[in-house]
Amino acid sequence: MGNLSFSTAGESHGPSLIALVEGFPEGVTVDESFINAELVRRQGGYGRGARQRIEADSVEFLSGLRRGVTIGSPIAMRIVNKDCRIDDPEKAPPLYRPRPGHADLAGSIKWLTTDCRGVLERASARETAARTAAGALSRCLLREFGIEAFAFVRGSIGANSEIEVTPTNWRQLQVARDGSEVACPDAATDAKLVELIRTAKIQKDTVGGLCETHVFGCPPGLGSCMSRDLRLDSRLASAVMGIQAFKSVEIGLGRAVAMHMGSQVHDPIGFDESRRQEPCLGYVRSRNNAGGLEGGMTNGMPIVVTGAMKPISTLLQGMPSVDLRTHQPEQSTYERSDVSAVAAASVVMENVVAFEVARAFLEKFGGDTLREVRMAYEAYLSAARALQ
Ligand code: EPS
Repeated sequence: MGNLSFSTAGESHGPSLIALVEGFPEGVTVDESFINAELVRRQGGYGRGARQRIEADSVEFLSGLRRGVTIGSPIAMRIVNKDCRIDDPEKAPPLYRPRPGHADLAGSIKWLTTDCRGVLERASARETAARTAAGALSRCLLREFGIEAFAFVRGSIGANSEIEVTPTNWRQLQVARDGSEVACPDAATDAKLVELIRTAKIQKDTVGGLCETHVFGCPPGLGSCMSRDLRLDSRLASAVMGIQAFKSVEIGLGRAVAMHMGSQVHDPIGFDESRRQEPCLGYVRSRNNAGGLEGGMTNGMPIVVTGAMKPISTLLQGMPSVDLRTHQPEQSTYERSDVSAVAAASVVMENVVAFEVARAFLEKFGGDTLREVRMAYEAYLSAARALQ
């Protein structure tokens, strides 16, 4: 079998979005209702635009499964766009006034046109539906090994939750998050975020926010220190920064590591015999500033990744721009959009982070079949437990 990878195709207003996942082992039962539930979650959130009332995202498997179980071949998934109008000159007219913050200006120059429509169709965050499907599929494998991902919105302007996420409270927080319109499990911050988005809408403005993802149940040793492209922290950074509108990624303590002494930054190592049978192999830390990654490898603590999403670049009030044909000043064009899509972005983040973990997992334990993956996983854990 090859490396686990995925690619996507599709435009925001084309006929469909496609996710193609390769390198997935045989024998994994695919929980289609879980994948579809993730797509529904991605469509939700307070501050989303009218498009989400048109679409009802769900996957159709075009290949790779037999009776709901993977057979080792490439897995193609399709999500149909109901609002398909890319070829309609009236419903998708040329756009000559680029929106600051969007791909419009750089992309139209790159593809040598004054019409930003072509580039915005692909640059749109609608494509994240396909990434979410690929990530959710990978979680069907991770769950076989007790590995779970959990993301939520930590905060935005004037709203920053102090909640602590732990291996024992995250499922409770997940329930609270799923009851929140802004994907924030902390009631006080939830209320502030809703108010912030409500005000932004009235002011014809937009807001971004901070998303945080935790991954539980990884054994030590996923990823590698042997080269930069095998480091799991570098891959996670790339996956999160690759989400439309993300402008920063941090692991664990993140940029704050530069502002503290080593004795305060590094996580003291301990051993708890009663946890020897767990994936952490008994190695415990009194804190997790490393965000579960040392030397580009998992260390048995939860992975913690934070990403900052900028405000959506389509403002109802417009922004100073120019007409690409005349170079004269104009307000940027308004295209139907969201006031905030941070809740949706947290769903995307949860799934793309999970995909990178699944990729590293299969690099370490990969085989053609789930049975072989399981044998490799168990053999590794028992060899690691026997070390002395
Ligand atoms: C999105 C669908 C889009 C936008 C949004 C993401 O729908 P439409 O462009 O038809 O209104 O709401 O796209 C952007 C944020 C963007 O910058 O292009 C979706 O399904 O997530």
